[in-house]
Amino acid sequence: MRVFVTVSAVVALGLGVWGCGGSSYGIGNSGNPTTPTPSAPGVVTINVVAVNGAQSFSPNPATLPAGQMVVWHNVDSITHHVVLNDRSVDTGDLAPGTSSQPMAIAAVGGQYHCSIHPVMVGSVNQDTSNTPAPCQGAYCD
Ligand SMILES: [Cu+2]
Repeated sequence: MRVFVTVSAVVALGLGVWGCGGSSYGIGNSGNPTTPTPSAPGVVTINVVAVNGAQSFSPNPATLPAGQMVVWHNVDSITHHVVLNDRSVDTGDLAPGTSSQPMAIAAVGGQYHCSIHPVMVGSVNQDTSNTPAPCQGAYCD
């Protein structure tokens, strides 16, 4: 049974539905990484830490490779609800200890906030260092 559960957890993580079972993961779970390292290949986790202005999210601002998938993980003790200001991303309600589905961030990135606590603000920015610089000068018509 344990093997089956573990395999299921890995699959769930790969699919980004980790948060569905998150209610059993309490604050006291010392095994949970709290650093903003990728939780799975191609997925970056942004922690929701508190109702604290621009310090509500970590890392913030987050600079991401093009096409990066993002998961918001609520490490706070109350429910939050992350939405990009342009409404292109909406995590739904994130209960304490749960994560959002992987969210694709638009090429330009953007600012986001918590719809429950509007003082919580953050931003994600695409790392454009790999993309060609826009053409500038007399030959760019
Ligand atoms: Cu909130």
